Amino acid sequence: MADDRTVLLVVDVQNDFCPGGSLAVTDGDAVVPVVNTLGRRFRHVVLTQDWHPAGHASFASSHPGRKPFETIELAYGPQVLWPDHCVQGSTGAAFHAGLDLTHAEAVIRKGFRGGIDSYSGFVEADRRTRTGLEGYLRERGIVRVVIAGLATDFCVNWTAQDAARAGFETVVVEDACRAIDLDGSLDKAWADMAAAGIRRVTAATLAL
Ligand code: VGL
Ligand code: ZN
Repeated sequence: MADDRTVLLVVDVQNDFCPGGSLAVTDGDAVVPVVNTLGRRFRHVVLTQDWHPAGHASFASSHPGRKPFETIELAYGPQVLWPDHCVQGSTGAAFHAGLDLTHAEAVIRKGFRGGIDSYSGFVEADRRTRTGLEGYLRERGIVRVVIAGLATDFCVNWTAQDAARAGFETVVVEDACRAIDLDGSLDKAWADMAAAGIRRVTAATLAL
């Protein structure tokens, strides 16, 4: 059982990232049983939820002539354009119905400003707008963040990088994540996480 200073942070296990969803991650729903079992080993669980208004700047449909998976330049830098996904209040934005983490203590929503995307659960894509998660975890006395969810190479990666940057001991549970993998983004994500001192484990090798 994880101690009182450790949190399991479950990233974006939402219908739109699962098979049948608008931005389906291959086998995305395969994380659900792994995350459920993992969750029972933690006193403290926090969820993130991608939560975009209709017409969000990260949607290709908001940029005439652009297609999903192209990259454009926004005010804060490069932005991959996505299919419409995780629109506030939609079924796609809801957590996967099989997710069984009723003891989760907080849900951090992100990407709810129309002009700013947020892969990270901590800091949005302009790299200035904070979600409040760091302050929340600090006030709760958390020092260690164990991360699982979707997608490994986007929201899990960015969340893990920011957790490490904030000074939390950061661990990613590989088999509790699945990736989008655009143009080598998965290999790059693992390399960047390793360089940031983020530990990569499996649910079976995670020692708590
Ligand atoms: C995500 C792309 C767009 C994710 C969210 O959860 O990894 N990816 N929005
Ligand atoms: Zn999104």
